[in-house]
Amino acid sequence: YTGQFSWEKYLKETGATAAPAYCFRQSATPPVNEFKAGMKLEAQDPRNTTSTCIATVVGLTGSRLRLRLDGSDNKNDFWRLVDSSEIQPIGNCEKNGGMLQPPLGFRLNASSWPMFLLKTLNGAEMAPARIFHKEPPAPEKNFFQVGMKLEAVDRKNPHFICPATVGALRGSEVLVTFDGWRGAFDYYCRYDSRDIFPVGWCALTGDNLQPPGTKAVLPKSLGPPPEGSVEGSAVHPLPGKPPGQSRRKPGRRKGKLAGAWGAKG
Ligand code: MLZ
Repeated sequence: YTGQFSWEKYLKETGATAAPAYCFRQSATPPVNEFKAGMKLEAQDPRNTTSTCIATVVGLTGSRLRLRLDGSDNKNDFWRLVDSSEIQPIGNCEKNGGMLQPPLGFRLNASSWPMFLLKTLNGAEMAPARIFHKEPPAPEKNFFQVGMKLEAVDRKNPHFICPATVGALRGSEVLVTFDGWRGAFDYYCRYDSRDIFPVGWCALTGDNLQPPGTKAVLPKSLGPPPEGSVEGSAVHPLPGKPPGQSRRKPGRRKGKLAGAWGAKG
């Protein structure tokens, strides 16, 4: 696969429309990212959302920060927008009468938390309040429609933002389906989730938009996808049929679609 993914070509090819910006809880122009690796801040623990913890910026990608909780391991990094309400400058928790908590899975004895906290904050570079941005307001309701295209965080690989399509609506929820992956990464989220973005978002932030997968969606009448595909046949089992029986036309293999949406063709 060479060349860059182009939404312009892809929308033409698929005959689809992009979800309008007013559908999303995102700022009209992505917030500037003035954070630096090594800066510390307060963050809600993603695995224990009632806790406020100390986090360190370990990476930057577009308008997002890659964060690691101090006292945690390096296997639970998470990503937040610089205008997320789940991050605050250090001092905010205490100012509001709260107490900083050890992260879930704190690698030391709980009794050593107060001393750990003192040491981790001593001499730390604290992210200044002025580089945090206010979270944009939520749209008044779910304006999405089935078939609209968007960019979405792959929650199984949250460093990736990928082309996606609204697959279904369920009240205030939207089914995010990832193009070319036959359902393996799909999820429902609220319409005002911070993980979904309008088409063109990554181009504006400099985040790296992944190209769509190359796994074509089979019509339901053709039965389950062949064994060895990403999700195998376990995701959409057909009652009374042994798994792994491909009825796909021979010769139509993975890779056929690769490059079809390149910027240069
Ligand atoms: N390594 C993984 C990446 C999949 C990313 C899909 N994003 C929607 C794979 O190839 O399975």
